[in-house]
Amino acid sequence: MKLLVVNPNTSVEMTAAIGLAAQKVAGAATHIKTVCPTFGPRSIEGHYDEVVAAAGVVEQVRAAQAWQPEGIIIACFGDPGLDGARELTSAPVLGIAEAAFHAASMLATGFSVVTTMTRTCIIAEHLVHRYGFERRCRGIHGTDIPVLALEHCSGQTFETMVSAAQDALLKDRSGAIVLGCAGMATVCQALQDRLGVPVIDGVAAAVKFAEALAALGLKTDKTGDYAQPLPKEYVNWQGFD
Ligand code: 5HY
Repeated sequence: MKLLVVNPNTSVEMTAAIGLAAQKVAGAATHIKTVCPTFGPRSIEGHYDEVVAAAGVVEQVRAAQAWQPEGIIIACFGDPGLDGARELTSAPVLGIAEAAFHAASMLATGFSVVTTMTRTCIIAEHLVHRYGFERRCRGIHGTDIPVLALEHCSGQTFETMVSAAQDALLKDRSGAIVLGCAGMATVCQALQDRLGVPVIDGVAAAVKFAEALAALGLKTDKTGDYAQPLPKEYVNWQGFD
């Protein structure tokens, strides 16, 4: 299958790391193309960044239409632009947060989220409610690690994540950790080795879920609110075509 992975931030290094993380778990028949927007924040750490990044996501989904991807992954934990992207294509579009929540819920009765800046916890909280995981997500914990610090994860940064995850598991009585940033994909296995519980990286989970949906021949519903956008005039904007 052809799988488009969109890193909604514009960090070249993080886009490459996300592509490697996706490639590492992809099946032999999966061809991955990893992209990021031509404009927008180098890291997404709040509501304003999310709004701009969402436009970048639909820019890249439009641009990839000719390639005809059979699956699309939005590789940012806020899942920015998810619904808009689903209107643009019948290919399944998966956000890494939604994918990670589903995976964690199959492995433990309760999971905790460990993310970057504390101010972004509310974004993860909104997604938990939006996707209906209130009874499975037992806590969302910020580390105040800046997203771009994950481009070159130091030992101290890693230990901060370990400590936050250990505290979360105890405080929440949860049995799994969901990583709250695509940039954490590179340390997922090391964290799992240290913590002794399942640690879910949404990038990897989304890749395998996308492959499963493609194998089942399942696509996005186009009869309702995910139908193609209505044609209309956009004033002072040439669009992304
Ligand atoms: C992400 N930001 O996965 C989110 C993480 C966050 O640039 N990539 C980003 O903290 O929201």
